[in-house]
Amino acid sequence: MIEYKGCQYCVHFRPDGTCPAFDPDTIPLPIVSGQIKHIKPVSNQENTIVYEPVKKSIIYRVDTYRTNNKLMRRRIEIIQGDIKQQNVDAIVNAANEALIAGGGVSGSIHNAAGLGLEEECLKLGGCQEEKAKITKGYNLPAKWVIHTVSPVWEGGNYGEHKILAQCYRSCFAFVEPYKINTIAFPSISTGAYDFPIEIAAKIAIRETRLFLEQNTFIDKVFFICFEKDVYECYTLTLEKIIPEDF
Ligand code: AR6
Repeated sequence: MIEYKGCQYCVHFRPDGTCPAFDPDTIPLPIVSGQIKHIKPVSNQENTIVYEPVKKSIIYRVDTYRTNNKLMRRRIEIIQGDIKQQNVDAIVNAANEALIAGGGVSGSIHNAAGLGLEEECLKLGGCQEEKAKITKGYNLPAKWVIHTVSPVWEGGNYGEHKILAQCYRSCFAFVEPYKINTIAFPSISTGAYDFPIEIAAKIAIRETRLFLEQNTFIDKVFFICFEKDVYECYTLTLEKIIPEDF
């Protein structure tokens, strides 16, 4: 029996020992090349956890997954709605550096979460642009709120694209340590911060794809678009970047 720190084939496995890659319908996109074989944690005689291959483990070729847009599309959903009502593990807040309630989505989240959120935010000492901080969700259906400080659009000449992409990465960095299976993003930076929606949507979907390709822990990423035109733009962008019948 070989001892692993994690699933060396599919990168991650769920804490309950099931591997999300085991069911062909929920296959994630592993980052290794060659073949994948799934392993699960079991206790050995010394009562320590070791990992052994799942019986009847199906061996898939990795490149099948890489190009399987259909499977990827099942893990991304665009919804027209209100982020504070989403029943997910974590929602993302388009925050300001002081992490105080502002207008737009941030005001809406703070109002719904209640004073507990504000109190916790005040203890965090603010947040720099492109970084993210996490708090509890308080009165929200979501367990966690990830606050990220995104760039103000100033014509695209001071690295706004890269900063926005980094915001998504900073948010995704909480997924594994906080065991987040479902996460919902608003259309970050496209309100008060004036980012062109087409560009912001492209960055959001690209970063999500990159993350999902490398991370099998998370089940689903939602984009919650408040306005119809934002919803349509995200839907179109998703179809362009990850066409379903590719
Ligand atoms: N659910 C989903 N999306 C929403 C909601 C909602 N409840 N409310 C608004 N949106 P914005 P930014 C949409 O301005 O551009 C704040 O004051 C909104 O229609 O909230 O990143 C902060 O304190 C738009 O499409 O965020 C910051 O200072 C999108 O969410 C600053 O604004 C983002 O709009 C951040 O600006």
